[in-house]
Amino acid sequence: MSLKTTLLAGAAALSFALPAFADGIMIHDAYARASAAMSQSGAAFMEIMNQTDVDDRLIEARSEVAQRVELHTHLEDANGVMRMMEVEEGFAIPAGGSHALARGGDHVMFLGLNQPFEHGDEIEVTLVFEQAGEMTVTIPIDLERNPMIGGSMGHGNGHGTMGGASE
Ligand SMILES: [Cu+2]
Repeated sequence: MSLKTTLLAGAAALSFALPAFADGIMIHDAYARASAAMSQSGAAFMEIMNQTDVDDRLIEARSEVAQRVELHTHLEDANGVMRMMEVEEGFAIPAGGSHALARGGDHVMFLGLNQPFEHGDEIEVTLVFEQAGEMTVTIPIDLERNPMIGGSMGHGNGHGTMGGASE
């Protein structure tokens, strides 16, 4: 009885120690912005790719830059007005698929900014996935990004002239 308990406890500890699927999540094209100068809140957008064969879910986001960080979406209320709402269950990231956080849709919300979002700065955000665990990403603040991304894939402008500042 007590031997069995010990073995089970050992197995549980071992499985927690493994960094399961930590490499299977990729964040693409992330950026953050404040809705206006002097704004007390901001949001981050990105594409989350799940390269594993297990469905995953973004369940939490954390950052030092704000007093609260929430997972939000936009929903139309009874009066046809778009409102932001917290999504308690998080965002599903299907196995082998991706999920886009984008303007007017799902996003990571920063409430009560500890510092203003300055264009060109970077913030650190820890994303917590149900399967992949925690992942800290550095997200550039981009206040000039047009909300409507044109159809052209693969031609990234705006990168070129940061001589020496890359890392
Ligand atoms: Cu929001």
